[in-house]
Amino acid sequence: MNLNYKIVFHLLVIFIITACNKHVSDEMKTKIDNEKPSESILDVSPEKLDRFGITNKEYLSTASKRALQWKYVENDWYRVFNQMKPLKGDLAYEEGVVRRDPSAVIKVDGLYHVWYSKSIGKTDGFGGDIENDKVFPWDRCTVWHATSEDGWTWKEDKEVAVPLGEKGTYDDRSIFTVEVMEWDGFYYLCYQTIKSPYDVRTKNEVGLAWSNSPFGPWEKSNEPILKPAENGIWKGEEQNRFNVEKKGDFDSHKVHDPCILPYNGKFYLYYKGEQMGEEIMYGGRQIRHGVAVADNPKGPYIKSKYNPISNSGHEICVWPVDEGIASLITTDGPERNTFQWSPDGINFEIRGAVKGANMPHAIGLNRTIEATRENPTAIFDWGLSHVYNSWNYQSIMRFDSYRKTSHVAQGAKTPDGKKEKNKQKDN
Ligand code: AAL
Repeated sequence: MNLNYKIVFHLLVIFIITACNKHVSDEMKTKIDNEKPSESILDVSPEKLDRFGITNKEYLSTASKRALQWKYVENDWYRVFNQMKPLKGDLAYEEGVVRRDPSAVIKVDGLYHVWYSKSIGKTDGFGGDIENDKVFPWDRCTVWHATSEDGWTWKEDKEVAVPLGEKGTYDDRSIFTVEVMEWDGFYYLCYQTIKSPYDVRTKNEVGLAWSNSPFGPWEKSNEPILKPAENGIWKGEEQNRFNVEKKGDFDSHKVHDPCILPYNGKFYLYYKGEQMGEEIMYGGRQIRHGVAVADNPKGPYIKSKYNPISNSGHEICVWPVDEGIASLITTDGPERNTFQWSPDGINFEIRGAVKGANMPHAIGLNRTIEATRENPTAIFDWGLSHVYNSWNYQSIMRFDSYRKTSHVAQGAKTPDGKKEKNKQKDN
């Protein structure tokens, strides 16, 4: 090749490379532009800017851009909780006894009913004789039942509602964190189960019992109705739940806090997952929720392919409203203390928040109160939750809350010219 040809050839190669790079970078740019919240789709009308108090649409901070992208800015879902109040009768605090994780409250034949975990004695923790010790306050629990005429004074049944299984069965060690579903003349209790021994790597499962009376007797499923995912791998033999080769799905260690809702002709079992090798990540423990769906209350429950269906949360607190399912996300993760709603029981979006103060976290919803489109959080008017009297002992108390629509000084008027109800309770 003579010199001229060489130069031409080199120029051609450079041209092709540059053209390709340009093509790639244009493509990349489009992709990045598409991924970036585009300012052109933000509503920066004078009305919107005024409502949000944004000074200059040419200088939108990232936070202002995010605010302009919020889908739900109305106030339908904002709640404030008052301080919880003690119950009377058999559910008043009792030294030496754990009563915790109340189910939803239902009303049958004029009486309120609740189920809960109960155990006796202090917690020993791990590291001792795990065959005989009590490793958590919710270890060595069984499910108990109480009734009340007014929701304040409760009478506990003389006998346990759901006892432990025989030695060697999946629920021979602890049965706890129960929820109730009433369906077609039957009552269904779903709950967490532990098979002995209870060590930090023990898998936690979900069991089910049913009866045609809230007073039982209860018939139990022979097998768990839900189990942790099996795709995590522990590292080594040492009892340490943080040592993993592979973490596996969000629910590879424990399936917890089960709650079944009849929905769209099927049964949606919501639950909390705990993952092997759990980390503290972005604002809390790595806790996420999942759902498993069945055609019949007794199962089989098939986990949704969309799991996990939350990125935050802890105890499950779900209720049907406006043809969808709502969820209160508590305790863990960046979206904690938010109300979320999904049109299909699976795809949840944030609709509002709760004020953190006095927030009950292990809520037993009062299913006698209907939530409506106009007041989607009405179900939180009152209900039950537990409190930690100490690490060893918990008791069930009553919460109440109200919807907050404006921030009004004492004696001043609300936007609709009235005095705000409950003002004295705000703190
Ligand atoms: C609760 C629940 C489950 C856990 C324990 C008892 O907050 O998430 O029930 O197992 O703590």
